[in-house]
Amino acid sequence: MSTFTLLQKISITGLLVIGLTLIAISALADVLDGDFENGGGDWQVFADPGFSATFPAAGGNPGGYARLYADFPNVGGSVCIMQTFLCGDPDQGTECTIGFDYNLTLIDAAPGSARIIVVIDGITSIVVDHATADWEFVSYVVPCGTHTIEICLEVDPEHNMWQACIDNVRAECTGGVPTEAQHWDGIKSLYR
Ligand SMILES: [Ca+2]
Repeated sequence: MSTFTLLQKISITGLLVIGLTLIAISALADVLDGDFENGGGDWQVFADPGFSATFPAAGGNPGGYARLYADFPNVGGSVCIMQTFLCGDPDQGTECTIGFDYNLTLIDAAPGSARIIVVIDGITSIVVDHATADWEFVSYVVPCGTHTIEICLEVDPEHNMWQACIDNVRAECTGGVPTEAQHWDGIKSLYR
């Protein structure tokens, strides 16, 4: 005979439901680890052999950042970081602006043999396919709601030794959710 009473079972089930709900909510709350100041634990990493994604604590724009790297002598492939997040309320907001800072460094490779690729909700765009001297930024406008962003370093076959740095991945829903968007005020000035 079970040691749990019906009431206890209901309570445990209720707690499990609440717990899972909280996990689901937290997994979709804004972009997590977007500034990489606490590493990149909230990002999923997909890396081909010889490719890596690390999260150094210094050297970003500023502080921590994501370093996507294609090492020698492995040739060709990609490494991506991916996250699904909630950008405001689709019923109240109008536009979600997703952006991030990046640079692409040719360490010892043929010019033009690598690029930063971004996939938002399955739509691919090439951010840059040439080495950049300084941090630059890019942004995309999509409807508010749940979105998945994937940021990748892709290197052509027979090439390697490229580095892509990513920092300040951010998303802001504008047009009707001021209370939720308030904490983004501090970084709005980054959009130029
Ligand atoms: Ca940072």
